[in-house]
Amino acid sequence: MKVLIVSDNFELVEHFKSVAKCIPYDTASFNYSYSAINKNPKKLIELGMSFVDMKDCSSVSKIIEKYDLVISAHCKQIFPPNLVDSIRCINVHPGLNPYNRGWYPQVFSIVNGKPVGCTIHLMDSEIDHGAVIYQRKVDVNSYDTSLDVYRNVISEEKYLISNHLLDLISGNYPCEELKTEGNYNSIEDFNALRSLDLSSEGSLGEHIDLLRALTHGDFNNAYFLDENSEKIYIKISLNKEVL
Ligand code: 0FX
Repeated sequence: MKVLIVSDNFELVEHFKSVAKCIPYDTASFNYSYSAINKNPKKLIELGMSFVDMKDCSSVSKIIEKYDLVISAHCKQIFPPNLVDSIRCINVHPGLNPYNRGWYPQVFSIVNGKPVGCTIHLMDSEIDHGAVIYQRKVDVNSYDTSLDVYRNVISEEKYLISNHLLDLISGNYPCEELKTEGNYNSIEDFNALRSLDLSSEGSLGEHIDLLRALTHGDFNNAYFLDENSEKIYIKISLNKEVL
């Protein structure tokens, strides 16, 4: 079985590599690629990865000829329909499908209260959409920022990969079609959220939720425009009382 892992996420690639080491070579051999639109692939190149362009027909044809299974793990490019229709493609997604499919699910979950977690699913031609293989839900506390929730989502993704990589390869897993379409957020939706309207009306709770949804470590996400139309970035710090 020849497996291609396509990922733009360094941490997940490292994890896949450590789990794959325990799988006998006569069961599966692994190759790793990052996507052609990755603007900062230095660390992935250092892991020995080469890029693949999912928009290039001849590259996609070569994948179809060479591999039995393609696993996407936070790949920045969308897989083309002929790829997902020709060979088994599985996606590792940092969201609890069908809720907040698409970009940065935990950000939107903090704002709209929909469940979050991670999903491993069969890929079809729609984004984060195919039949669910495995899912793990993550709790969101009132004091969590996007980064706090994201770290827990990544831990759950690693848990599933550690426990089920062999099942994913062999095809020995349960599979359930989505019961509803859920909702989808684009990168444009995320960028719209970042731009704060100072005259926005809502409860203080809603405003705190928006700020913690946009607080993610060093990223400058949320901003408002000052009287000179300059962007003023804002993030929030929340600390639970230690008794
Ligand atoms: O690897 P990844 O976590 O995955 C993301 C999307 O969540 C996923 O739905 C999509 N399929 C994949 C291609 O991209 O991406 P990341 O490392 O760029 O971002 C990780 C988190 O960092 C994200 O959930 C929110 C946060 N973030 C990221 C950027 C670039 C921000 O808060 N601001 C940013 O500008």
